Amino acid sequence: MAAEAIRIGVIGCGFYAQNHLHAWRELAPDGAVLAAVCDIDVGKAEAAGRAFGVPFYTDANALFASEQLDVVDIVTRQDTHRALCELTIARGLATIVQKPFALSWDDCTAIVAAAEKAGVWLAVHENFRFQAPMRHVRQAIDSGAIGTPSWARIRFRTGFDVYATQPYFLTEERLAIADVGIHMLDLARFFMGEVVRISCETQQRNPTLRGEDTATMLLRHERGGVSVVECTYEARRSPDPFPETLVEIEGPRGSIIVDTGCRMTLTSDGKTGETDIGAPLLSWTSHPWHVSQQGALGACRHFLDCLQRGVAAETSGADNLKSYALVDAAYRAAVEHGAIVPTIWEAGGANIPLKSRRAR
Ligand code: 89Y
Repeated sequence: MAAEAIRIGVIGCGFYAQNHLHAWRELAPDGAVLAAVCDIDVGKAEAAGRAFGVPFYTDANALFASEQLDVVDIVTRQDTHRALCELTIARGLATIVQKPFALSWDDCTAIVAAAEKAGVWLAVHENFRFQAPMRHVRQAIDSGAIGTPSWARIRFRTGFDVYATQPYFLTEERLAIADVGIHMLDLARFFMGEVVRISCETQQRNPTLRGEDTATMLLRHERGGVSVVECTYEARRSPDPFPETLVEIEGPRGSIIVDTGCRMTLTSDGKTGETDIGAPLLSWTSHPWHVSQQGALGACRHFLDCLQRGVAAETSGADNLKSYALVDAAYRAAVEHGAIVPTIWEAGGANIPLKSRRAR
């Protein structure tokens, strides 16, 4: 039986959106129909429309008025997310929104509350957990090979010139944690479970930046484990792992180590084996971005499948609030020099965030 067709409109045709556009095209045999694209920059909209053979728009309302869409994939900068999500939700359109979810906790919870009220499917394109190596790690944990994980270290350490492709980083007030630490924190939840408290030290090692370029975080998880979560844009190492995530997880029966080059060393009950957990290059991916591009495809594949089955995404809006709350808590912990209990948002209409508390 042919897969149900899902018609997708992509808003935002900039640097990272190219990966979403390629991913949706790659998923055409599974039912993804890239219907139209939109960007306020007519040059970008037209280029994407021509490259992918679809109509292009410079105004979201014109896109909605002219196209029959099932889902809108918002791949713009975070300051536009709330307004765009409000437009899609008001029209009852399923919505995917790029990470970081929105500018502030209040914006994120307002979007989730609006989607819940309107009964609209909402997902955040939190894509690192969909990268092939990270799925392998989770499978190894789920296999029970190391027992229940009790300690982890999850790291993104690079000196790659991220400012060349994402120049807005230079002036972001919140940089490393908000941009890439958020992926590391989401992975910490994915591997180790929910977080009960977090502490954090930030550094600005490059004085020309506005925000922090380095963060070292310490997390206690609900299930009892502890993790160290790190991110930096100022590491001078060889080989530079960009944009790979390095992982170490220990349990009572063994360990899982992921090193540069997507190599996983699994030790279980005294036996050790090494596996290549990378994924092959695709026609539209290239090094060093391939790992990230493949993760974007994995996320899109998951969203398509969820939409076709009518189920919530793993990274639904409500789920992603838990990762976003860790970002906010980390920034607060850095300022207050203490461990912070992350804010919890209660679903089901109670749009009242419980106040963050200082951990004892
Ligand atoms: O923006 C970041 C992300 O989400 O993944 C890598 C990146 O492009 C630079 O750190």
